[in-house]
Amino acid sequence: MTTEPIDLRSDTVTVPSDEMRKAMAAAEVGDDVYGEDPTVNRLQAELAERLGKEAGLFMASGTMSNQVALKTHTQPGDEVICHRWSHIFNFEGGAGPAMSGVGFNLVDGDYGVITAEQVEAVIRPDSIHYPTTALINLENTHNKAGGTIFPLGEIRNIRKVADHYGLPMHLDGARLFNAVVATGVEAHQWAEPFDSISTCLSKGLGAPVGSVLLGSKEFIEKALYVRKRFGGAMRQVGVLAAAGLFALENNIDRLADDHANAGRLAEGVNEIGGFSVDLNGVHTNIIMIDVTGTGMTEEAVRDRLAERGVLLNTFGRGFLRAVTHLNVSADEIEKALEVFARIAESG
Ligand code: TLP
Repeated sequence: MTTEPIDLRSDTVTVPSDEMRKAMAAAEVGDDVYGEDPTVNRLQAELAERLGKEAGLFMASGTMSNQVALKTHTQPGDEVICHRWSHIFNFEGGAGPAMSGVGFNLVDGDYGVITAEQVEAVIRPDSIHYPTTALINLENTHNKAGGTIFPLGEIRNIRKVADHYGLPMHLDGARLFNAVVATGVEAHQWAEPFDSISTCLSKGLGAPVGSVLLGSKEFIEKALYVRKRFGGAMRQVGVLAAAGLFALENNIDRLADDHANAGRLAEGVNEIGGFSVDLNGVHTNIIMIDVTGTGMTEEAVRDRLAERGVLLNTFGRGFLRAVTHLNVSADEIEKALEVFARIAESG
């Protein structure tokens, strides 16, 4: 066992490689509030091109990017339709109600997927009694559902409903490139049905910081004002954008290794007594491990794994979450499996 822990808590724990740090150090910079940082401009243009949108806006985090989108699309008192487990509702510190005054209309669905029929059923009638439905938010891949991929066909069905009711659609695509690599469906195809997309460079792509919000020129011009209000107008931020550009050039294809490691971990853990993984739900780099069969709480299992050098996060309802990423090797996955087996034997 190495002395360094095997850190499967999240793909956000990745650290920039020496090559990425060199690219950051060499970045050409300027004051981005004047629109004069050439590296930021390059990153925004590069992602806009890849996702087939007119413009992009660099953000400090995925949370800021989603929340700026929410604020740009809505008015206080409006309602946003999303899956009950969506990040924007569960994991952004209550920012939707706090920063934009919006409520959420929550829809249940397997593997993070909600259907066009479900969406249509919760759109509010035009009446003074109801909040105004203002936005449909989807997540791909879906974090809390276990890195699952939202089928493109269903996204397109939801788009038809959105068009019928004149509603915009936002994609929380924090891990969109995991979906791209897992399916071979290109980023612009995934992005096409959406009015706005947030994608993160700081997850599996391995950059230390950064997300980009994409949309039409008009939408991004509005979002620029909102980002300023949210304190996200930064200055010589090209040093961070350079990490993002490096990540796009070097770290997309290798996500396939993370998916292979997640698949191996899922199958291996599922064979160990007391642990169970729904293998149908393992699509990319996240696995949800049901630990209720061990007779221990998820916190107790997490602590026992951590004592033996394997770090995972608890995710509620008796589940631990494991996320593979570029700082975890195939060998370390085998070592982690040995630790799971030891815990199953000795508690
Ligand atoms: N997710 C984090 C935690 O917040 C749970 C993680 O470890 O997975 N959208 C999705 C789908 C995300 O998974 C995350 C990060 C975000 C947005 C927010 O990104 P950051 O952390 O950059 O604000």
